[in-house]
Amino acid sequence: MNSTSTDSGLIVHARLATIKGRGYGLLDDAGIAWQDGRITWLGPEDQLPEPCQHLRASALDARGALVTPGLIDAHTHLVFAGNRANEFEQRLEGASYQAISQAGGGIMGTVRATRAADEEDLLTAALPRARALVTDGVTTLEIKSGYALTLDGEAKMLRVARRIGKLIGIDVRTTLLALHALPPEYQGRRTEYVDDVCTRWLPYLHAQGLLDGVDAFCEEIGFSVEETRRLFIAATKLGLPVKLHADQLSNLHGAALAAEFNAISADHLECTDDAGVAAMAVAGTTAMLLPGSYYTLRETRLPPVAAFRAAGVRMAVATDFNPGTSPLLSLRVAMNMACTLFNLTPQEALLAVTVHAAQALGLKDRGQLAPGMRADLVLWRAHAPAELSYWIGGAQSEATFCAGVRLS
Ligand code: DI6
Ligand code: FE
Repeated sequence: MNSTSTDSGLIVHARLATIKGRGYGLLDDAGIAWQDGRITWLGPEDQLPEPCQHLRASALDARGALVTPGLIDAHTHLVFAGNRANEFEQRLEGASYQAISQAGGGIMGTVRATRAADEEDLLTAALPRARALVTDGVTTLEIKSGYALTLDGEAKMLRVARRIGKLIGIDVRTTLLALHALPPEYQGRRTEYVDDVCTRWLPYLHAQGLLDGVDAFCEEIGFSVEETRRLFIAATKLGLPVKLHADQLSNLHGAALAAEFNAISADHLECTDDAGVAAMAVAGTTAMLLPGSYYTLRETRLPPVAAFRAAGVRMAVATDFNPGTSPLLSLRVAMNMACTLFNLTPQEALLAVTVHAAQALGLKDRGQLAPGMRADLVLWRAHAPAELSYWIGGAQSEATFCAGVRLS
């Protein structure tokens, strides 16, 4: 391997936030080197080891600026057709999200548009959204299905998600969200729908290599605990990790259900009670906080952040980017909202989109800077790590590397 390899490199004069230990893990006047997409060395730059010396000629000079792990957006619904600006207007005139949903709008509106779109249409709409997230430092992106609700349509969405990863050069993790809304052709046949998803869709999509995990919308306007449980049993049998939209609009005890299945994350959690928090702590389930939808729906119940802290439940933050409840294309703005609305510290917010977000996807090879980890790195126009949560929007990333390859 020589210095011209595209997945080898060196950054010098950096302020590294390694996210090792319990906090930022800051290392000033540091260098970081990588080869074949993996970090090979980091440390005081005057100690650059001999095998990395050849990288000096093409090294990037950070001039003291901050370098963090690539950010991880671990909860998005990025692939869909159309938009729901009309519902935004309706809500501002007083209609509730639930009422719009019950009147046939909401998720079903996006389902109709997504069914009508072909794979290329979906890709064309989704690519700029993914690029916006990447511009803001994202190198790993989770994308859920759930807006087609037919077997072929869900496969179409998941293929688009995979293609986004390849085209942009980031790592896309895919999740089946077939239990998002009951498709109209299954009206009055809920049990049959859940059965079909569990016994036919799930094994088929898994065999196609289209799935990294399984999710459900466990809500009064979505699917019940019992329906979700059947899905989780089927997913667990296939060895697929589970996660859950839990306790967002109502407390169906989704967090406890997620914990019962050792879910990698339980997401939203505005209505989660003490028993849910305790169950998550025992199971090691990550609390995925989604302030974008809290903000958009003008929720007033806060997720139990202090209880998560006290119980030692890891907190992650994601955009929940979707056309209905979180049209938010910046993970850093989600960090800012998590601080301002949910009282996370900027340090908690950075851990929430790096090491904890990696855990929320079941990934051990990223989210921190250490030898052997993926060389997913962002060089920021910032010195203090708190700046990543402090600025609202703006172009803060200077250079982004995914598996050692420069994206921007
Ligand atoms: N995630 C979801 O899946 C739902 N809410 C959320 O935060 C619904 C998304 C939508 O309205 O399209
Ligand atoms: Fe969501």
